[in-house]
Amino acid sequence: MKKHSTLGEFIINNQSHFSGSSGELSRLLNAIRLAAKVVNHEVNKAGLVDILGAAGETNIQGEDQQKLDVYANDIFMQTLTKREIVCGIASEEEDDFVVIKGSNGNNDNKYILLMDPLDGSSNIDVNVSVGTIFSVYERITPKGQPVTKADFLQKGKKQVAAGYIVYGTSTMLVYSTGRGVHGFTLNPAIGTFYLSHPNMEFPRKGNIYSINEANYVHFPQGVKDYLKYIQKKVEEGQKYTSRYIGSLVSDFHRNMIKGGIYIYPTSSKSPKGKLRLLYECNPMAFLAEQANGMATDGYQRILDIQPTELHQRVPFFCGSRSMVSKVGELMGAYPDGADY
Ligand code: AHM
Ligand code: MG
Repeated sequence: MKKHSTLGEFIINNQSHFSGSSGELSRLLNAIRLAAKVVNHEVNKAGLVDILGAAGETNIQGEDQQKLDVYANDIFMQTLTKREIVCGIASEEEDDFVVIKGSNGNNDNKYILLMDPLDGSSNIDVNVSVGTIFSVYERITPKGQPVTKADFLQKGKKQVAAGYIVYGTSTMLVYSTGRGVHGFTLNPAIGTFYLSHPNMEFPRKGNIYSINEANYVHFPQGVKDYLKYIQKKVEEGQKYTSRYIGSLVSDFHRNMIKGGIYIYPTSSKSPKGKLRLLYECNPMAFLAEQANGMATDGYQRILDIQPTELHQRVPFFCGSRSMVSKVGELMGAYPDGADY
């Protein structure tokens, strides 16, 4: 595919790679593209809240202002529901999954979607990049029946597609349907995403580590050992650098381009970790593997974990292969789990 082709063209051209394709996945990706542009428009206005009115207030046009994460959730929900593309959605913003019927009252659609509509939203007030994360599976309940929780609790390796939108200095949509990872940059003047980063890959070795080091004393011993290992390497003259935005999508995006590792481990304060398996870790792990990187919970591959709850949390180690392998090796010295 030529660089500078549009996302719309790319989606259509790739449809033919899936034998027996019904076009549903293409329609789904197109709906995400549309919702992303609407959310992008609103995120870009966030700095004007003092002028236009903050969440919970009524703005000067008399419109009620919503918190941006709620707004993003509503936009993605509405765009996908009204177009009758998916048969169910689970969102980090909703307590339970939502069953979606077609206008004929049937439950005939093939795919379910899971999403974190606005990840890292605490960064909005300070004008730092945030993101949307999405993940797509084929339903396992028979067509025609309403989807059940089991459809959403599939292992990450069953994902058909996953991606994110990063609302940054440029807005980018990055996704994979299992044939590599491709990045598209939005030209805001005309509202079109162009293929700017075909076949994205994590460099095998990296020198960036992204972790909230303030929690050091609460980390498992394997993670402390990894940080000490990095310090020793620096002493020996190797270059490592710490970069932590506190916005998973942005940290992941930078590490994929430059080479690095993102770690959100368990801690004595949060023994299960912070990030959500279904909405954050599985899609990012799918992208990481498609981009020649790795993602584990410190011991096992994220994509092999059998989910048991919708909002399940897991520790997350994700990025360049050599770095994720190294920390895994050090974690392996404590096979019974955390030794804080
Ligand atoms: P959120 O889903 O509530 O936004 O939390 C997820 C975010 C990630 O984007 C980010 O990497 C992490 O939380 C930062 O957490 P912390 O502030 O504990 O370092
Ligand atoms: Mg989140």
